Amino acid sequence: EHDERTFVMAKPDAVQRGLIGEIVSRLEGKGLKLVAGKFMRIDEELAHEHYGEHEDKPFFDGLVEFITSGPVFAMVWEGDDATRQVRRLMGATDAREAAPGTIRGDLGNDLGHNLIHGSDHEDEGANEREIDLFFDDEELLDWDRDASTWVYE
Ligand code: DAT
Ligand code: MG
Repeated sequence: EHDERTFVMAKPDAVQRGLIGEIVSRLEGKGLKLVAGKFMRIDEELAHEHYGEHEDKPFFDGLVEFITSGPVFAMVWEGDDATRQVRRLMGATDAREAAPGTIRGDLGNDLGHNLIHGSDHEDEGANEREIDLFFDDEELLDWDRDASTWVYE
């Protein structure tokens, strides 16, 4: 239980702006549990796979260029309803419209440069697919966090 996993990434703009810690802090604060993290550079091929659903969109080339433009911090977070909970904390895609109190709403001011990626909770299995794309099984840590007994009733 409490074991749904979701894929999250601090995008190149968040890394450049020194917001990795802030993003991690907000997810930790919500009570989600970190099970994997990797500071890495996304290559062209991985970018195409990760954003495959947007291949035919006019913004696709710009999106690939942006996501490959600098290091990202890729993560896996675990908890009850983790995929949807992360999306709630992220806020709307367009950071200019995202609600205050959300990561994008508080820290971003652009549609493309919106700081954070989280798996789509409305796309069944997107979380597992993205975790598999970015992480090997042995990179996902199985650990007991004492605080979990206080996060969940
Ligand atoms: P999200 O990242 O909220 O899941 P998405 O999957 O629809 O949003 O799009 C992926 C990323 O592409 C998004 O974070 C920012 C960029 N993007 C989306 N729509 C765009 C648009 N109309 N113009 C430019 N960039 C866009
Ligand atoms: Mg998406």
